[in-house]
Amino acid sequence: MATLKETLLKKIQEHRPRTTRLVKEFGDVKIGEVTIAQAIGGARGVKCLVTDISYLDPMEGIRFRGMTIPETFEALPKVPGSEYPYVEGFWYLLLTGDVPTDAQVQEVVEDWKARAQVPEYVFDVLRTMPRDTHPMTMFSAAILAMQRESVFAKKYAEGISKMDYWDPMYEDCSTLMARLPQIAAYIYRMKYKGDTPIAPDPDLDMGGNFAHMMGIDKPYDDVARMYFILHSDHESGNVSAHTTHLVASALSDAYYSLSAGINGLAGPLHGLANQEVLRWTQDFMKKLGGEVPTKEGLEKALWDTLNSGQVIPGYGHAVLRKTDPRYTAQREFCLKTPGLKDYPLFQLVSMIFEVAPDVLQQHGKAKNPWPNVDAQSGVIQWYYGVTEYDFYTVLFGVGRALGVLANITWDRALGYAIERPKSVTTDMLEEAAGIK
Ligand code: FCX
Repeated sequence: MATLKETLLKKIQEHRPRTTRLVKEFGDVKIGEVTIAQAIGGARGVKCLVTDISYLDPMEGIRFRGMTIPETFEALPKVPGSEYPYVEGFWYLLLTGDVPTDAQVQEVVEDWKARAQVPEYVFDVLRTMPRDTHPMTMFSAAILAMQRESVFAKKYAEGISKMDYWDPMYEDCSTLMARLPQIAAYIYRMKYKGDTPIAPDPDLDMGGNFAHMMGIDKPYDDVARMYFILHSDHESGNVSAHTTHLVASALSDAYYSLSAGINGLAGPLHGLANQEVLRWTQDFMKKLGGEVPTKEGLEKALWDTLNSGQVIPGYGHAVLRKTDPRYTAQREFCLKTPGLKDYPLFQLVSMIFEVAPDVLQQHGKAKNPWPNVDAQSGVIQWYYGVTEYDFYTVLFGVGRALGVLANITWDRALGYAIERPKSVTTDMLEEAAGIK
C-alpha cells in the first residue's frame, strides 16, 4: 500500500502540468473583472484564488473535494461504534481527493499518534499567560511557540529545491494536526476546569481522544468528529483560510501561517460569531427568566438588535445564499439526539430559524437572510457541558486547521506565488468613475 505521502506526491506530479499549462498557455484568459464596489467592499466575489480542496456554491453550500456534507459523512470510513467518520480519514480526503480505505485511515491514525507529543514548553507558555487571556490568544500563541520546530524553515535555510517545498510543509502540517487537539483541550481544562488537564489516550482516534481530554463522555466524541469536519474548509476566500494562505505565500512556515489564520478566525464577523450567537441567545433567555419566548417576543428582540445597529449573529454570509448545510447537519444531529431535541436552547435556536430570515428580509440589508454554521454550533456544545462560550472558536480553529493546512501544502506543491494584489487611491477611483 502506498503511504499517504507517496499518494500525495503522485497526485502533485499529476496536477503540476495542469497549473503550469494554464499559466503558460492561457495566462491572459479573463475570469472576471473588478468593480469599485468590490475594491472598497472587501474584494467580495473577486475571483483571484485557486483551490481544489473545497468549493462553495452560493446555493448548494460547501463541497469537500467534490462531495457534499452528507456524501462526505457517508463515504468516509467510520470509527467503530460510531456513526461518524475518522477525522484522520477526512484529512486524507482533503489532501488527496481520494476516499481512503480502512488501512489508509489507520496509517494516518498511527502517524498522528507518533507526532502527537506536545512539547513541554508549549504548556509553559500557556501557563505563563494570565488566566483571563482569551482562549483564542492562548491557542494562537501555542501554535506560534512551536515554530522553532518547523521542518520547512529548517529545510529552507539549508537550501531545498522549490519542487520539494511541499514535503516539509506536509511534515509541519501533519505535526500541527496531531498536536492541536491536545493543546485545545489543555487550554480548556487549565482555564475553565480548575487546572485539571487530562493526558491523551493513545488508543483513541482524534475525535475520541479530544472528547477524552475534554473530560466529556459519549457521544461528545461524535460531536467532536462532526464539528471538526464541518468547520474544516469553506474554500479560500474567508478570513482564516485566506490569511493562512497569504502568510504562507511569503514562504512563512505552517506555524506562522496557521497562527495568523487563527487570529483572523477570532474576529466576531468570522469564527467568533458562534460565541456571539450563544451570548445573544442566552441573554435573551435570561431576560425571559429561562423561558422559551413567543414568536412575537422573539421578533421584537431581533428588531431591537437590528435597530441598535448590531448584526444578528449566525445569520448572513458573504457567499452563501441559502441555509448553510453545516447548519443543517448540526440541526439534524440535534433532532436525532434524545434530550437535545427538546432542549430549551435548541428550541429557541430553532425558533430563531423560523423568525429571523423574515425579519432580515424586511430589514432589507443582508444579502443572505439564512443561518450560517455558527447559528447552531454553540447549542450543542452547551448541551454537553461546554458552557464557556469563549472557547467555541478554539473548537472551530482545530477544525479549520484541517482545511487551511491541506491548502498550504498544495500551495507549496503547485508553487503558488507570493500574494501581492495592487492598490489604488481614492483619486484614481474617482478618475475611473469619471467624477474627477
Ligand atoms: N444581521 C444584520 N445585518 C446584516 C447581517 C446580519 N446577520 N448580515 C449582513 N448584514 C448587513 C451588513 O452588515 C451590511 O450592512 P451595511 O451595508 O450597513 O454595511 C449589509 O447587510 C450587506 O451585507 P452582506 O453583503 O449581506 O454581507 P457581507 O458579505 O458584507 O458580510 C457577514 C457577511 C457574515 C460578515 C455578515 O452577514 C454578518 O455580519 N453576519 C453576522 C455575523 C456572522 O454570523 N458571522 C459568521 C459568518 C460565517 F459563517 C463565518 O465566517 O464563520
